[in-house]
Amino acid sequence: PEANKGYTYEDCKTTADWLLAQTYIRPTVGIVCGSGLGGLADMLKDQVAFNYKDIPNFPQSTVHGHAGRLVFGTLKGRPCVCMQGRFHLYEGYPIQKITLPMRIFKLLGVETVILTNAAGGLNQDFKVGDVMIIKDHLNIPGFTGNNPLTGPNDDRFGVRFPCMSDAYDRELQQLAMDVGQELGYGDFLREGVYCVLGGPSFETIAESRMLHKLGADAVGMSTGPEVIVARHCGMRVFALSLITNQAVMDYDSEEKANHEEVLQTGKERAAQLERLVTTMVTRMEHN
Ligand code: 6GU
Repeated sequence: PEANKGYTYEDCKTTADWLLAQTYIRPTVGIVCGSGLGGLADMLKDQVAFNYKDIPNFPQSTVHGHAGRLVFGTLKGRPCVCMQGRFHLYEGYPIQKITLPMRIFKLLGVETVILTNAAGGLNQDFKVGDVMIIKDHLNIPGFTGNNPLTGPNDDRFGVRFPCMSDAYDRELQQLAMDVGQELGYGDFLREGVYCVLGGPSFETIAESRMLHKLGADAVGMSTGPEVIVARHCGMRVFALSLITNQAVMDYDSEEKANHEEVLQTGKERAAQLERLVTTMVTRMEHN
């Protein structure tokens, strides 16, 4: 597809039908794994996995820490599809490519999307290793026209001007809190506002201070565009940030954000985050 024109409904249908022809699994839950959090996909039983490069129309992921596989399977009997590795603005893809998998999810029959990401903490009460339930976002690229719904609207997916004040499902946030408490994760489970930036450079000190003043609790380089497209086509959304490092907020700090720290924290907390998500999936209501 030409840049900015995106994929047509038919392009998405081609991809979805190709996938549906290769597996009997009919997922109602779609999961997107963030940096260092791809282990979630390995928990699926009866796996049928596809490398992104083999899927018609699918972009390929280029970042270290992201595998690049679409995995179908079941979690305690519930059919799921899981992206092990996602696409980011900083890879240079047009934004419609980054969010294409959400429309594929929709056409596969997915009703609920769960997204995870690694993020920097802006809220001074947060610690590295905290898990933040996302209650809202600031999609900064969208402020300048880099919104995934830019271009012609196809009403078969959703309306021209979709509501975003209810983007993050309240019931699923409550379920996450309840499940988190039960599992003994209350000490590191938080909620807050996720701010999306394009990356790939991390924030300057002035930028981190600005975002914090604007109401952001965590900052990262993903998720927002996918949430917008998922909500546009009527899927329920739940999202989590793993706080892998603290954004640098003052000029006396010796700290520096780096990708290795992000991946290391992911490793340490990943098992608990996976357990939270899988337990939620087994408890979710479906219409
Ligand atoms: Cl500190 N900033 C951004 N933009 N993305 C991140 C991060 C920080 N930590 C993990 N991902």
